Amino acid sequence: MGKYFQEDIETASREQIEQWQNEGLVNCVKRVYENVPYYRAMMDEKGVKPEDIKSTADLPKLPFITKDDLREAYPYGLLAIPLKDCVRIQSTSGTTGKRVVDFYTHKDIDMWENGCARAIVAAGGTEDDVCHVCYGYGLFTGGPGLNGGSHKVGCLTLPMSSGNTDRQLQFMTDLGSTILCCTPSYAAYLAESIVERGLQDQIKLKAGIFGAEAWSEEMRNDIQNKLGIKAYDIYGLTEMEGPGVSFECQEQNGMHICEDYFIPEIVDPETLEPVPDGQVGELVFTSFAREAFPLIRYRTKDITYITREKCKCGRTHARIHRLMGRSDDMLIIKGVNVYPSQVEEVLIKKGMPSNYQLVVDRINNSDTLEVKVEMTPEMFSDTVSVIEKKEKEIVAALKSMLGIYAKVTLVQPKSIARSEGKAVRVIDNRKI
Ligand code: DLL
Repeated sequence: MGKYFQEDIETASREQIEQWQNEGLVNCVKRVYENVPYYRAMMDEKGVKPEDIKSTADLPKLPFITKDDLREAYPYGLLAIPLKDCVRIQSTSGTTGKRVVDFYTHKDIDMWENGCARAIVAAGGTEDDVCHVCYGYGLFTGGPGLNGGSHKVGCLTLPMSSGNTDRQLQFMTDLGSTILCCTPSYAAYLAESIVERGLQDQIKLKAGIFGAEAWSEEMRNDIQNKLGIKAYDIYGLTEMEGPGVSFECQEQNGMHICEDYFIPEIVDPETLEPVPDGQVGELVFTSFAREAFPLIRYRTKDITYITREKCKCGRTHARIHRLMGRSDDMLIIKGVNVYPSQVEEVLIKKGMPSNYQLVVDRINNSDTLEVKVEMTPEMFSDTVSVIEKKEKEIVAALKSMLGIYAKVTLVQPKSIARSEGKAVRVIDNRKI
């Protein structure tokens, strides 16, 4: 598999992996109990002491941590080391109120980039490749993560960032990009543009590493056929480091988790009890190896199942199945995390009533968001230009809150269907 394959780690025996995880967990729990008052309080409340944790079998004794905790402890409350030892932050695509900030030491960045390098190697990458990274750069983890991984593998790295399709295609053809890293929806869009412009013969792509949002097997086939490549799934989340927590290999049959850094669990999202391998539930991670921002039993809200069977590729690290949804109401639109409550906040600030609906679609492989809001009876008698002005105002406010464009349509009072139970806030027409 080439000189960058971390064979001793990625094909280690299950006993060896368990030993890393057991030792790592014991150290990590001790470390956070001593250094993070927030964790100590959580553990004290549950009546669990570091010495009660001897192996991963003791994980259920420990409390879960959630995004709400991260927000409460924002920004420094969960740091496990002095701030002077941190060298980087990254952040989620959310907004002020919803942002999650992750901290890294040099070693944390090294581990993160290892995960991304493993993903590139698993997709067939070597130092002969030209790795075209068009995930966003900046606070979002996609660009920096794959960029670092690509350097480790020794690929020629094109730090393209997102957008500007003309420029993407020019570099792709002129420099002969062989590996494409971006969201699956952008890959599908690029694929269409390539077909439309008849550039297929000038493209040298052989593989794509696509993640940050849900995609289907149909979408994979479509991208693979249009671009003549193999398309691999990659998963990760800012709270754990970013992309590279898990990734697909040549088998394209589940994503290997970097188990030398993360302990995965699958729990029932209602009872929070662990479920057996193969059973669908919520993915929970303990990032025991991280120095600056280790999290214990972090509830990702992502739904999937796990298998620990050895993969045909030779890797022994457990695999998660392609993600099947979320156990909360977070939507991922154009790779950006969007909560209906953020939209509501904007509408309320703009003096709109709280009858609204988000309609999400995927048109030509690109996500669209429309926000329908009921007018007040007073507004209903306003002129068209007044209504259009209001719509534009809300579009601008949503853009600044979410970072993406949402079409806003003011509709007649009482025209959004009422339901008896919870309001139907989201209509997601994407077939994922
Ligand atoms: O999306 C990190 C990333 C960047 C992953 C580039 C892969 C490639 P966040 O913005 O924090 O981080 O969003 C994390 O995105 O909890 C999932 O719900 C979703 N997600 C990430 N990868 C996948 C995937 C990055 N392959 C949230 N399939 C996660 C489905 C994914 N959903």
